Amino acid sequence: SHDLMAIHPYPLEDPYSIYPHSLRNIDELCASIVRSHRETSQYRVEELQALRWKLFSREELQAYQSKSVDEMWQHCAIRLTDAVQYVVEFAKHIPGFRMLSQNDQIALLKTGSMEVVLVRMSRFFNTENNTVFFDGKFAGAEIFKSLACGDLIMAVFDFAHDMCGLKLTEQQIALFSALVLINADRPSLEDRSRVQRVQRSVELGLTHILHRDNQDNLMHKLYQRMAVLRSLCSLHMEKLRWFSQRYPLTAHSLFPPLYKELFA
Ligand code: CLR
Repeated sequence: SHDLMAIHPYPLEDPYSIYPHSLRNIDELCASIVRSHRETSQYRVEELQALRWKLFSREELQAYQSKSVDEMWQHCAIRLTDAVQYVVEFAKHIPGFRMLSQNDQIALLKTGSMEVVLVRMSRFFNTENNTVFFDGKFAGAEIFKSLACGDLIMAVFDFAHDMCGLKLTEQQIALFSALVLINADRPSLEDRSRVQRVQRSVELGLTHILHRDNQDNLMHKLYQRMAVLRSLCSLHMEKLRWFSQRYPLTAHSLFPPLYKELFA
């Protein structure tokens, strides 16, 4: 950290100042990522806490389970796209993201937005009964039965349960989400070195807050979760290809445009 202090910071309006050269800049970077997370997280932790025992009734559960495969897929695609839209808003306010070319912003969102939705899912998860907040109430994995992709649902629920076990603070979730998104290893990036600079600054931010929280050991665990996220998202893409082959009309004309743009 002494080395970081030695380099004098660039003026703030300089687009290259996205790389934090002082501890004060790291604090500012963390603060704006946390603010962006808070403003785009849909529900505050306390609100979700208050709702955590609001469950679907037998009848409601059966209504979901008796939907047809394409009906339920369309329904979930709409819910997911809604969540992705908030992640796009979050991304736009990560310092440095907007400095990237449009191509690179889209490339990062294509691979990262679903991963961030899954990170965010842990905030909406009740580990005491393994339910997730979906359509206004808490639902177990069985509600997704008619999607006919039980393996994906199981893996996603396991991941959420596992993430909850880390007991991350809102600030840690914010920085981790930003790091999941800003990844210079993603395919089809034009200016990899620029993405790398932003990635390093976010990495520094996360390291900084984990150190401040006396939880340096979490970094290693978070990198492991990033590998799990990648496999979950390729499973999601696989299921989407399977679905589009069976129900081309629904996938083509009834899925939200953003869902198609990012994942198809
Ligand atoms: C994630 C955090 C968001 C709010 C939110 C909205 C929709 C939820 C999502 C969360 C978690 C994952 C979710 C999704 C709707 C459907 C999807 C429960 C809580 C499940 C895993 C089904 C995926 C089906 C695809 C294969 C179409 O801020």
